Amino acid sequence: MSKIALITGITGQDGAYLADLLLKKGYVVHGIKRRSSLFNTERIDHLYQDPHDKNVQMKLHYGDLTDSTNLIRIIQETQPDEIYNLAAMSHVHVSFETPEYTANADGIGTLRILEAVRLLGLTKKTKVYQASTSELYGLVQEVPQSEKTPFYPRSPYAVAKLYAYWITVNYREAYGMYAVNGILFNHESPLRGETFVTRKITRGAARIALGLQDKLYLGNLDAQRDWGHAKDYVEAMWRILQQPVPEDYVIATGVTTSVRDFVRMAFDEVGIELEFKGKDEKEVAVVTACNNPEYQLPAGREVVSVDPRYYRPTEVDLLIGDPTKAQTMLNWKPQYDLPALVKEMMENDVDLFRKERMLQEAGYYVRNQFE
Ligand code: NDP
Ligand code: GDR
Repeated sequence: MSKIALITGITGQDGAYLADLLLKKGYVVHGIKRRSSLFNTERIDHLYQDPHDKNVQMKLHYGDLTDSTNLIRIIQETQPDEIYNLAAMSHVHVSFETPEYTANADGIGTLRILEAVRLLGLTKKTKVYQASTSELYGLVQEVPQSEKTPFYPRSPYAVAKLYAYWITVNYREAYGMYAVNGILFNHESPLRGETFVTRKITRGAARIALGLQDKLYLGNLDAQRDWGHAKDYVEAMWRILQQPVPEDYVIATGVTTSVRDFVRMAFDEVGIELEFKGKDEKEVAVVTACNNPEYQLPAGREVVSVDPRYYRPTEVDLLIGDPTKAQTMLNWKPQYDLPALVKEMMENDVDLFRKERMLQEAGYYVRNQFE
């Protein structure tokens, strides 16, 4: 008998990689997607199976983490062995603008899942994975950050995720549920949302290299993040749920890099060397050499500027994770390092925008979609 998994947030970056992984492992995968006025399943369209076919391995259900009624119904209908709760309003900066919604979806949403499992009498059958985050560490207390490091959240998103973290621990301890937190550090990929900094940079660098955009505006270039690849991190999620004893794990690479250096690495991939000048909101990056055959940029051209619009009211300056427990207990080791991740993201975005340029050159309207 195939195992049954339910993924909330299946249309997101991690949901797409995890669904792919679980289908390859022979699971029947159910996913919850939100109703939206436009199609929102682009990341999982390649996994779609016609519901009219026999032996369908993947099925989507409409739902929302803010609606208990549909969560209870879907969990009752699907009787999952494993729930991966990945759905969230996941953008830290946006959470300052939508704090109440973020608390509802990211905090209480997790409670709704756990309580549905309990009310349906599934506490001995269904394991729950909660997508916890390195944002819980927030204001630096110690580095590197491990499972024992105290939390100090610095955004409405992180505070909501703090509630979700502790309610998961509480249901484990109170009701003996297999409910666990993966405390994942930043992970990226070609499927990363376009407004997170890495994807914004790879898209911007690709467009500038192809002559489609003049400049990229960014916020805090000093922030340092421990960046891994989403493909490696969904493997860790699955491993966490296969352990005999339910425990929480940090998943990270143990290497940290500044936003500034990520910019440098991305432009390097398209033959553009940069020099950073100035300080704080006056900082810019100018071209020092261009070995890009498709579009020549003159030396001295400004291609990156700081725009304080992207600063956050409270920032998380430095994240660097200690993955020792995951390495030891889960035998987990990432396959990608940062250069390989940047290369893959840049190749994807150059290819994407080459197609866009062809459309533009053929006279088609292309929405200007950089942020
Ligand atoms: P994404 O933003 O790419 O995906 C979020 C998913 O949640 C999307 O499918 C989105 O649907 C869905 N969603 C949002 N709000 C709701 C809601 N109210 N009800 C139902 N579904 C909803 O995030 P990632 O894939 O990058 O991250 C997955 C999870 O891991 C998130 O919980 C995130 O907070 C957490 N996390 C991510 C890290 C990272 O670096 N990527 C690191 C640590 C934790 P739609 O497509 O319709 O918008
Ligand atoms: P983060 O990711 O907040 O760490 O949350 P993001 O990529 O948004 O920011 C990383 C750092 O880059 C700085 N930055 C900018 N960020 C954005 N988005 N846009 C900019 O223009 C920009 N310029 C500089 C930010 O200030 C920040 O310091 C991600 C999300 O996936 C969360 O859901 C997840 O929990 C954490 O990672 C771990």
